[in-house]
Amino acid sequence: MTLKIKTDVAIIGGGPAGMLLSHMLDLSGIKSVVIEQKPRAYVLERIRAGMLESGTVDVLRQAGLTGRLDREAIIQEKVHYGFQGKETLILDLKAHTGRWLTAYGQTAITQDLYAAHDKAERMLFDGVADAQPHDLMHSPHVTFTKEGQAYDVECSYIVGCDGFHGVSRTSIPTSVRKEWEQVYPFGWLGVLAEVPPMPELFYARHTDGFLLASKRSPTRSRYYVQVPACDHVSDWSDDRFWQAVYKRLSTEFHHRVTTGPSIEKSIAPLRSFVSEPMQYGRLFLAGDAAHIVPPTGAKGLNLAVSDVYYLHRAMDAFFNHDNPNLLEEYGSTALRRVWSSVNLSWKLTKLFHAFPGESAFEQKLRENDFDLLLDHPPMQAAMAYEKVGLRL
Ligand code: RFL
Ligand code: PHB
Repeated sequence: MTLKIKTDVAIIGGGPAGMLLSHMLDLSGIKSVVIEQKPRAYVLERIRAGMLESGTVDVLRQAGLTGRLDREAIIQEKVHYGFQGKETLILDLKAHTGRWLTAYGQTAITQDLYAAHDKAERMLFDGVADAQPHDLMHSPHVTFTKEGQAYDVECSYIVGCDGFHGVSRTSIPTSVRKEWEQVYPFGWLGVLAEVPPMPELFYARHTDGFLLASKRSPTRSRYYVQVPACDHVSDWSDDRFWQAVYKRLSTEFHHRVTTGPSIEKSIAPLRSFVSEPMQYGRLFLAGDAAHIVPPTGAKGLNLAVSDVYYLHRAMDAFFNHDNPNLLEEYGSTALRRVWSSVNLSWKLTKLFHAFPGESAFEQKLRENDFDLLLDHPPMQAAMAYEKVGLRL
């Protein structure tokens, strides 16, 4: 027998977007049920993003979620950009914008969200199979099974927070959906190591490819190098990885790198993708379910948070003040921000990666782009504004 549940909002996906939305709705007295495919332990261990915009931290703070972040996060006021042995560009975010980035891992944010969930006793089903949204125009509901038991969640709205491979986006008819996609012929090999990070957040381009030195804590480093899309983690011993880091980093910074055994190693493919609209009937999409950016701009998680900010605001206006206007505008409001991040992520990916088969002419143009940035503080200021993120 199918168990029926009634709620205001059914949320498919218990990643950062879904869990933050459920938390914020709860603060506004709006009930939700989160339906997550993976077991909770798996979700809590996934290693992904690291850099938060000030606006993202503001949203988390307003939601009462920054207790641990305020103790552990590392403020990043400057970003370093190396380019084929040229002078290093030091982008002073704070001087240009009065704002900065915050290094705090997505893994920690997810843990904080699940801890807040446990305190609030909201409804969450993890490890579910076959989640499926239905009747998006009139009486929305989501069916799924867990441990052999079938469930049916009736709701006023469904929100698809189920990432790029989820079921929500593809439940919008193809006649309505428009998609833009760019797949890159390379991926990022990421390594987590229990060694002190470089003090700088350091992006670099070498003719071999991209390098990023990031951090999770004063004792934990996160590094990435560009690798061909067809490479496997087993192709990359720790030794080979650290050699690539040294080779791609200007020698004057070598003494800042501490190497050590990897505690996690994975390859992420790079993609730009946007699907419009972000609303269809009573289904809304938020986060990676609607858009993907290559991580070069550090925008994906920040976009997931800004989508949730707009959607929560709109649902609060609808459920608590009987005003549907913001819900109707949700897609267009969110998409303006999405396309800005897609644009910056593409520009930075182009500037700092090695594209196979590129002509000498294209390489010269890239070099010129970097020189322009180096020589012109107003161009640095524009980049700093994009990097810290548009105001919500
Ligand atoms: P998620 O995190 O993919 O969560 C989606 C959840 O939905 C579940 N799911 C389903 N549940 C039920 N039924 C189904 N059919 C389902 N299908 C999927 C999944 O199990 C999962 O739990 O999407 P969300 O919440 O939108 O969050 C997006 C972020 O995870 C993502 O944008 C960022 O990680 C991107 N990103 C970065 N973003 C930043 O803002 N700053 C960064 O520094 C940054 N660095 C990165 C990144 C992404 C990376 N990778 C792995 C591509 C670095 C890397 C390497
Ligand atoms: C990270 O710390 O994982 C990170 C930082 C900056 C990026 C992408 C990932 O652009």
